[in-house]
This record gives sequence, C-alpha cells and structure tokens, in this order.
Amino acid sequence: MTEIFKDIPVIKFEGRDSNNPFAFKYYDPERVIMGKTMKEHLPFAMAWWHNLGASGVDMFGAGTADKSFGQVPGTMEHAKAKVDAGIEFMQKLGIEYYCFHDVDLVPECVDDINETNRRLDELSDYILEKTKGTNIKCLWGTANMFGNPRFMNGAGSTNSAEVYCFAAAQVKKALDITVKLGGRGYVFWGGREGYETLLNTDVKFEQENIANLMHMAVDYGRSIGFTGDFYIEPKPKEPMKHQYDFDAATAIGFLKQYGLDKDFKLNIEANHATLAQHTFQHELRISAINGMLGSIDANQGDPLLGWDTDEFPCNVYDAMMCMYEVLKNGGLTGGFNFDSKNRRPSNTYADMFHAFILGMDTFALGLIKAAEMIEDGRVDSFIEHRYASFSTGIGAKIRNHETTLAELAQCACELKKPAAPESGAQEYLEGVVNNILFSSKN
Ligand code: XLS
Ligand code: CA
Ligand code: CA
Repeated sequence: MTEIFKDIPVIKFEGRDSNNPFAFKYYDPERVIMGKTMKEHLPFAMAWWHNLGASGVDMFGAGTADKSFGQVPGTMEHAKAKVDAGIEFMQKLGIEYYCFHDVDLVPECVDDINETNRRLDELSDYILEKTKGTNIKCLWGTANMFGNPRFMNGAGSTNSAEVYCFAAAQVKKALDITVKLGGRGYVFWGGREGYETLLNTDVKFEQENIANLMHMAVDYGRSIGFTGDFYIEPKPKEPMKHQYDFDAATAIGFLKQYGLDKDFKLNIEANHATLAQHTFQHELRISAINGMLGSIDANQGDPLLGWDTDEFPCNVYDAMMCMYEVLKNGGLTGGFNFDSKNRRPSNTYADMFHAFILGMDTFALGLIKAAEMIEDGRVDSFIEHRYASFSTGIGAKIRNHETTLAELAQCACELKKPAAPESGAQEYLEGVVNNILFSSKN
C-alpha cells in the first residue's frame, strides 16, 4: 500500500516537555490511571465524515483541503482510497475505532438504493480485508437520513410513507454494515426529525413514527446478532429549528415513554450540549444518573457562535469535568468519537494530525486531572457532607421513604425554625479544581 501521509511519522508519547509537534505530550496509551490504561479509558474514534470527507466547504466558499487522496471524488476508487488513508491515519495515531454514516463510506446512487447497497457491500468487504490483522474496528455506525432531499420533511418523522420506507431501508443496511464491521453501537441522530412550524406538523404522530422506526431497528438488529447499544444523539436545533431530541433529559423521556430505554443509551456531543444551553458536564450527568451514558462525541463549540462548529477539543477544564463524569460512571460502553473538523484555513495533512494530537492530549490531560480530583477527595467529600442531614434522624427517614407529610410538618413545628443554611462554597470548590488542574503533577 502506498503511503499517503508520507511526511508524518508514527505519533509517540514524548511527555510534557517535548516540543515535537508530532508527539503526544499527555496521551501515554500504556500509562495506568485508577487501575486501567489510558488506552482502555479512552477508546478514541475517527469520524469518517470529517476526517476523510470534509474539505472545508462552507456557505461562502469552496473546499480548501484536498481529500481526494489521489482519486476522483464520487467514485468507488476514491471510496477505497479513503479507507487506505483512514487506516494509515489511525495507525499513525494509535486510534483503534472509527464511526461512519452509510454515505460517508460510498458515494450514494441517488436513482437506485439497490446500487448504493451493493457499493456498501463492496466497500465493507474492502474495509474488512484492509483491517485484517490490525486492531482497527467500528465504534458505531449510522445512516445519514438528513442529506438527501427526500428527507426534507424528516425521516422517521416524514409525512410520506414512501420516504419512511427509505429511512427504514437505510437503517437496515447501516445496521448490517455496522454488525459486519464489528460495531459496538448504532446511532440515531435526528437532524431532520423536528419541525419548522406547527402550522403543518402533527408532533404526536411524528414522534410515534420515530419510536416505531427505532423499535423496528432494535428488533432487526437483535435478529442479526447486534448485541451493542443503540444511541440517541441529542441536539436542540440545526438543521431544523426545533429538533425532537432537544437534550439528554428530553431524549430520556422519549425513550422511557416509548419503551426503548432498555436498548438505547445516549451519545452525548459536547457542542450539542452547549447549543442546548447546557454544559457538556450537565448532559453527561443527566445521562449517567439515568443509566444511559453510552458514548461521547468529543468536540467543542465556540461560545461566540450560535451554531455547531464541531471544533477539536482543547478546553482542558471541560475535558476534566467530562472525564470526572465518565470515571464516576465506571467508563463507557462506547467511546470518544472526534466528531470534529479542522478549521477551514487549517488545510494540510499535518493539520489533520495536529488536530487529533490536540484532542487526544486534551482528553488524556482531562483524565489525569479527573482522577486526581477523585483521589484528592475534597470535592466529593464536600458534596457528601452537604447532604449529611439526610443520613440520621428525620433526614434518614426521608431518604428511606419512611415518613409522612404529617410527621415532617410535626418536626418543623417542634423545631420552630431550621438551622441557618450552610454555604454552598462554590468559589472554594472552584479554587480546589484550579489547584488540582495547575498542580505540577500530570
Ligand atoms: C451533527 C451530528 C452528526 C451525528 C451523526 O450535528 O453531530 O454528525 O454525530 O449523524
Ligand atoms: Ca455528533
Ligand atoms: Ca455536531
């Protein structure tokens, strides 16, 4: 196989004092943290669409990065060149997983879905052949049910029964390919599942139809041996004005309402969290306390921009809080997919590597610092102490559901007034986090 990224070496860990632009400063795959190697804590994945597909096209101009990999885009030769490039890229970085949409893998034949399916069979055979003997495998797959104009009015939420059949056909095929490529998960991101105006929309019917499609996907997936998790990836808006999977709490409510919560978890994307006016950590916590933190799309948005910028994560504070949630959750069944793309002026092969080195080092540092935060114990013990009044006496009875409204009212009357409220000590705790973050240990 001819080398594509010729001038880029295999990326190794050199430590925080290295100034080699092609080395990890913090991501040391074999380093053990809280009983597991960094590599085990951080199953990183490459997003096929951004890394091998996105060329920097925006609403104002053409692409700036050449992702042709020596072939003509739109051909199966190009699809295969992307496989070759992707494998070399992942091997140079030590990444073992990738995520894909059906139409990231092959050019879609817009006139005949049978031909698209044939191309997917051919290309997935090629991936299997090329990844044989490597550790490279699929983290999750999905169907792109938002790009083709047929999905203008939604996929699972469409008003057209024919379009609904095409959505079902794509889900079925994407599940086949995910299972074939050893995927751990299958994602539903509802880009067009929402509405622009209620003047033309039957919200109840659309939501029932989405749930129905998901139930059929679960039945089919289990019938072909898919044992992994299905995921909903919440996002409040863009491209639709209002998307049904607005945030984690909304998606969890939907899954429970329609009896999908045993088979589904959530894939939480940092940029989608902030678009929903939540922190990334909030979305992770809400998922985790409901037993539904499955996988993560690792990226970040720009606080000055109101849309989904899918930037490579460089914010160590957020990564630390993310890894705190993940460690408390006992890890993920999924992984960390860099659903992130280079900025348009970062248009070289070297930039592609710098972006992943940045993202991987950011999460490695986040992991190191989150583990320190847990081992340090000041934050956790503060929280434990804060609720200590529920450990004994009437508090314990409340916690154990062993009291009544009348007994509590009686208690209040006997006390006459409660003890003065205790400080929440936010600034102290923020100082503790900074103290850990900037300690010389790492
Ligand atoms: C778009 C989403 C999408 C999903 C997969 O905003 O992030 O890329 O991750 O369909
Ligand atoms: Ca995503
Ligand atoms: Ca996104």
